[in-house]
Amino acid sequence: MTGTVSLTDRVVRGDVGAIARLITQIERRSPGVDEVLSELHHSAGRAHVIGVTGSPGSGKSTLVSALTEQYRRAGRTVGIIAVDPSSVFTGGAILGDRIRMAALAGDPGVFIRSIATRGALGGLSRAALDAITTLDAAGKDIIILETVGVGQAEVDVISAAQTVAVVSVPGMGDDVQAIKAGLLEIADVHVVNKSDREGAHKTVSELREMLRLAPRVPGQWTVPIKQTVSATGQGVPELVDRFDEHLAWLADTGERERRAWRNTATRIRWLAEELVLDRLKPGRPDFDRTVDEVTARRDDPLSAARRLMEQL
Ligand SMILES: Nc1nc2c(ncn2[C@@H]2O[C@H](COP(=O)(O)OP(=O)(O)O)[C@@H](O)[C@H]2O)c(=O)[nH]1
Ligand SMILES: [Mg+2]
Repeated sequence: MTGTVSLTDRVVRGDVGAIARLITQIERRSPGVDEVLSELHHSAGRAHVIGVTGSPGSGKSTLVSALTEQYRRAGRTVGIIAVDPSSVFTGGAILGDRIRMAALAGDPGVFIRSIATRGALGGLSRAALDAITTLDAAGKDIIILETVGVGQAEVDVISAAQTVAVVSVPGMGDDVQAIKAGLLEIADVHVVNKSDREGAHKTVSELREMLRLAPRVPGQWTVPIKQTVSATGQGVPELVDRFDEHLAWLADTGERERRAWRNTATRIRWLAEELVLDRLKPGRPDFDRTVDEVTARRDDPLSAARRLMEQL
C-alpha cells in the first residue's frame, strides 16, 4: 500500500520516472493502478487538453513538436500522448523518429509518450484518458493528444480534449470529405498544414465553405482556419493564440464545465458498462446458472438480465 501512495505522490510532484511507470501500468492494466488513478483524479483538472487529429501523414506529429517548442518558449510545460493503435513502441518515449522530437524528449518540461494497448479499442481509449489524468495531475500546463482521425473510438478519445484541432493538407479533396463525415462537429480549430504546398488556398476555401454551411448558433465559437507549415514552424505561434482564445471562450461561457460534465458522464457510463460486463460473463457460476435456465426455457432472457442487474 505504501508503494501505491508513494507512486501517487511522485507523479503529483512531476517525477518523470513515476509518470512513465504509471502509464506503462495503465497500458497493462496492472493491479493497483486503479487506486493510484482514483487518487490522481483529485489533483487533476487544471491542464488545457488539446486534441490534434487528422489523416496519417498530414503532419500531426511535426505540428505537435512545433506547438510544443512554442509553448516551451513561453515557459509552459507540455505532456504529449500519441494514441496509436498500430504502434509497436511500448514503454518508451518514442513518437516518430524526428530529431526535433528527440530534442524535446530531453527537455524536463516535456513528457512524450505513445500509447498502445493490445486488445480492444475501448481499452485504448481508457488508457489514453487515464494517461491524460496522470499528466494533468503531474502539473503539465498543456496536454496534447495526437490521434489518427478515424473511427468512433478516436472520436470518443478526442472528446476528452477541451480544444480539438483537425489537421488537413492541400491537395486531398477526399480528405475534406472525410472531415465532413466525422470530424466537422468536433473541430474547434481547423489547421491547413503543409501550406508551403500548392493548393493550400483551395483547401482553406473548401473548409470555409463547409463551415459556412454548418448551422450556427449565436454566441457560438467561430471555428478559425489556420494555415501552418509545421516543418518550419510558420503559423504555429498564431495557432497557439487561437488555442488560448478557445480556452478563454470555454471558460467565459461556462462551456468548459458543460463539456467536462458531459465527458465525465460518458466516462462513468463506459466504466460502469465494463464493470457490469465483467461480472456477467461465462465462467461466473451465477451467470452460467442463469444461462442454463434461459437455454432450457425455464426463464426468459430479459427477466434473467434484469435479475442479474439487481443482484449486482
Ligand atoms: N512540406 C511539408 N511537409 C511537412 C509539413 N509538416 C510535416 N511534413 C512532413 O510530412 C510527413 C508526415 O509528417 P508526420 O508529422 O509524421 O505526420 P503524422 O502522420 O500526421 O503524424 C513528414 O515527412 C514530415 O516531415 C509541412 O508543413 N510541410
Ligand atoms: Mg504522427
